[in-house]
Amino acid sequence: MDLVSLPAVTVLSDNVTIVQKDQVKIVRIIHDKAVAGISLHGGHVVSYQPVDQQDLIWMSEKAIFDGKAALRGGIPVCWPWFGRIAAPAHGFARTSEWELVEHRENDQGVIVELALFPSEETHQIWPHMFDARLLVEVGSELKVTLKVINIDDEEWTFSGALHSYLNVGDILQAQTTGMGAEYIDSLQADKVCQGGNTLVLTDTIDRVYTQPEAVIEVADKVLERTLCIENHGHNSAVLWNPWAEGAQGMADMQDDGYKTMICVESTVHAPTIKQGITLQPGESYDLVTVISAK
Ligand code: TA6
Repeated sequence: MDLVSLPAVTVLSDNVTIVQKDQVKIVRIIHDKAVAGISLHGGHVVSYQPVDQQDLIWMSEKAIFDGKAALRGGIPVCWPWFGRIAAPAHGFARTSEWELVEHRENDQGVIVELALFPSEETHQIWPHMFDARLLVEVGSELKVTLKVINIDDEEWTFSGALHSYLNVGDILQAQTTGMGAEYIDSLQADKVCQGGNTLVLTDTIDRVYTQPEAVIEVADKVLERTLCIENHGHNSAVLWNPWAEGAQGMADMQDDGYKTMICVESTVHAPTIKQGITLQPGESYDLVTVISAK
């Protein structure tokens, strides 16, 4: 995504500016190590481009920046649940307004911290008190940490994901490894299947890999690089590509958009809203993804 040409609303430091894209404010980072953007709508990373690289993050050309819709592409924060086990799909974090709390920078990069607090609206959807933070560390790699804290006086349970859309040169020439063999196939009524540990996509995919390795790699022949995805705090890695028909069915994705993206997600998967990770009052949990190219 081209962040550099967007008009500046506020200059926060030499490296950090708030820019505006339609109705959405984006924290723009321009640093010797990388250019990156984080939308306050959704607490959503929209770009991460290390120096001398094409963007590692895919954004839809038709993403809707109206401050209401979830952005198609980037790294949606799916929380406090993953998928369609409740409404809205993937929780409310990705369509909520986050606050910029802090930004710090040095020679190695920039750290931006956003926060999301309960409101009347979130309470109507999910009646719990929480403090959610998104820590985005931009340097020679991108580290995104979703930290959720139970500030309620009762326990609550969540699932979720950092739903990263990765940018590839040509999906037919991108080989994914390290996601493990076992997966729950959303396209086969959640059947548990065994596959290989290497995959080149030729069709739509929507799988929850339950035993991923420490690092998942996407080797991209066209862009001559390998994307490395290292997750922490997850119980699975979701791989998703809607393919041609799926892309055509989405108003916010260009028809050929599926050819240059693959989602490799750091996921806490749960079959129902009552399952997942339970936090007692005062407890916190970190869900992390680290994305780099070699
Ligand atoms: O992570 C995969 C998935 O849950 C798919 O089932 C697919 O629908 C995708 O996310 C996108 O969901 P969205 O609600 O953003 O259209």
